Amino acid sequence: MKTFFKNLRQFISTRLGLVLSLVFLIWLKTVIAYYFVFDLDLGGIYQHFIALISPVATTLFLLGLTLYIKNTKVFYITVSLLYTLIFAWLFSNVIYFREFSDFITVNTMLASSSVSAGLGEAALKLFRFVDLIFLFDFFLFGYLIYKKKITADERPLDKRSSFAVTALSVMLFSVNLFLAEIDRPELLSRGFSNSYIVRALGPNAFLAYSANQTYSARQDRAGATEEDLVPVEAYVSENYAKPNPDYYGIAKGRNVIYVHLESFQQFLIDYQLESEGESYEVTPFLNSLYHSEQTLSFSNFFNQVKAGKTSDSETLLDTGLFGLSQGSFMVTYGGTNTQVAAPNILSQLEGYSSAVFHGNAGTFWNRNQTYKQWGYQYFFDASYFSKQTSENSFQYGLNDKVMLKDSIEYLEHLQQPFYTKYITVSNHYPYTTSLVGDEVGFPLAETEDETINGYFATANYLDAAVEAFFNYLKETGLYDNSIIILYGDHYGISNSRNPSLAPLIGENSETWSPYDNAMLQRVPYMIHIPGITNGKIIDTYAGQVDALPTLLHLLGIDSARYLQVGQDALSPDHNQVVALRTSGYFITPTYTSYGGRNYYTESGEEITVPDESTTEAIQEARDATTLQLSISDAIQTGDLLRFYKDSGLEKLDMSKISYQNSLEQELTLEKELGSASTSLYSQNGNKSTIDLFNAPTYKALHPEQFEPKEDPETSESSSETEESSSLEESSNSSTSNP
Ligand code: GP9
Ligand code: MN
Repeated sequence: MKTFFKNLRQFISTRLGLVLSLVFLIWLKTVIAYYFVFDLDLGGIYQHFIALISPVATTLFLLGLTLYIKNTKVFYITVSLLYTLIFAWLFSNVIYFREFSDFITVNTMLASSSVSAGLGEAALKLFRFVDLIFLFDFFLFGYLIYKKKITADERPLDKRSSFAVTALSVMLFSVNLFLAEIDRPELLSRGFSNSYIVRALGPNAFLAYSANQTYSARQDRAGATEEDLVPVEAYVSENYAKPNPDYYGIAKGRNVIYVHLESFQQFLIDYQLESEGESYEVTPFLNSLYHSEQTLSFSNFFNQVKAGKTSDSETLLDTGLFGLSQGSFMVTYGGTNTQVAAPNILSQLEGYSSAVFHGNAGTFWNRNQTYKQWGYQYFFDASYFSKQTSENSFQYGLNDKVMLKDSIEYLEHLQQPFYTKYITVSNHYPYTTSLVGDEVGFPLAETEDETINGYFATANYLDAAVEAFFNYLKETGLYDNSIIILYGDHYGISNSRNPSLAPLIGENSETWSPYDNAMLQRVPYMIHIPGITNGKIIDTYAGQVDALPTLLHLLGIDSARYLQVGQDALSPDHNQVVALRTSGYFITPTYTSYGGRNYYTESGEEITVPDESTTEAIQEARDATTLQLSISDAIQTGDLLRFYKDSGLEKLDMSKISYQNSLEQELTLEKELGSASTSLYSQNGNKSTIDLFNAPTYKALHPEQFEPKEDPETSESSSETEESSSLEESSNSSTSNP
């Protein structure tokens, strides 16, 4: 033992030994932070492995650079400074994470001095006794140097060896990045969430990533001027579609409840899954809504997202603008750009309160920052709901039924009218992993693709969850003074899998074409307005960018003053060219352009030799698409809304918004308002309505399926156990996102 310490001391007394020891210390501290402070949502051995190696490469690279220094004094000063800096970055994140459940970005640092001032003050409070663990080495080194147990090494490392260290670190980083990309394709371009970058590449690389993001976003922004608003305003006024008098203001003053149907495609509506000679309706409740006379349902409504997937759909629906052609708008600009979103408009014009409910970490897609810019008063993320276990959740968050049930505690204290968004998650790739125990039972499809097979069962689960929520709304009376809008965010089955899906939807895998892929970009858009009787299925071609002006008009608010690029889908003037985010692709009632080819939308026939008028019509639609996207991009990348003064809205004061202690905030407000409080809880005589929410499990809803078969031979093994084992197998086979 003694000789070990002696050897160690000798090792540290060499320059290379010191550098390697410091790398080890940073690694150790980072791993402690990963497992005891940060919430990195690590699942599976592979992700743990990547996380474990992630701090090494960049730390070795940085500290290794000091080995090129010849002068002894300069070497030791530089290496200690650099080590302290790397450590300070890690440790600041430890402190910051405790308060904000997120990592420090360069944006946050530059954003406002008040944040850092506040943090400085908070930092002391957030320091915990156990944090001394992070500082032990400073004491130890101090002691060892004082006692001369370690000494300075006068001999610089030769150039070749120093270079070898640098080369090794670069190689390590490439391997690290490669492994991370396998786990999460397009990790750096799509961003996902800060914790995904940290856990894959370590805190140092995250700093560089964040700096690069801020730099490129700021460059675009710096180049933009007020002048750039001119074409934008011209487009918006020219493109304005006046409201339809039949619908204008019919939902005025009502609560708005958005239900985000995760990965839900239109083809699921009215779909019957055939399994072992029986036919199963996948989404009976959503089907009933689709056909209800109280619903304005769209049959040709398309998703318009790109790499930002869910986040793009949120940007489209809440702000009436597109996401970016690369990456996610919410991740890149969501926390910094001036944005004019529905919660803010409704709050300022009609006194709405607002909230989002979502059973995943608040940092995912940078929601916790973006929602503030959008004016959301409350954001109830995973931290507000039941602890996640393998029974009640999967990698993307808490199961929908549990999230909905848990949300009631917060919903009932929300002042009315409110604008709320429920982001469901259980019907998310890889499908089925979220369903275990009594939720197992809906049959799997029988294709060769496990992902497709599970899709119907999770959609059925989502359907039951939404039904339970509607029952609750009816039971409490919230239903009658609300408008409930359900939409699908994007495809659930990717284009590459569609040929395998083809036979299930009556199509041919062999002749599957880009046209068929385009048609599958339809998602539900159902505006449910309890009390109306003129609901119907509307064939108008529209997309997610049209949702905000449509909603504003239903609420009796003219959309003309806001710089959005969509149009009220209920307006007689609605222009039916649906732009897809992939530049140049579009769908109209007559033409579809997708995958580099043109088709007649109705027949699906490819247009190979178009006549002059067809060429012209297609070109016109293409130009409209390009223009719409370029106007949206100009606003988004140039942060043009900061120049716009005519919205009639006051500047949003974000410092008043905090997503911590939201229930306390609600209760304080409720108390302050006293008898003027309009929350459901107050209206209900200060009694909770939590017990009125009931979401039966699949097994409870379909007991007949679980009764032992008559035949004494088969009665031993119930269908339940067979189903659950086959589901588990399928859920294990695929783990990464397509
Ligand atoms: C995660 C969820 C999924 O919080 O919204 O996002 P997606 O992978 O669908 O873009
Ligand atoms: Mn999604």
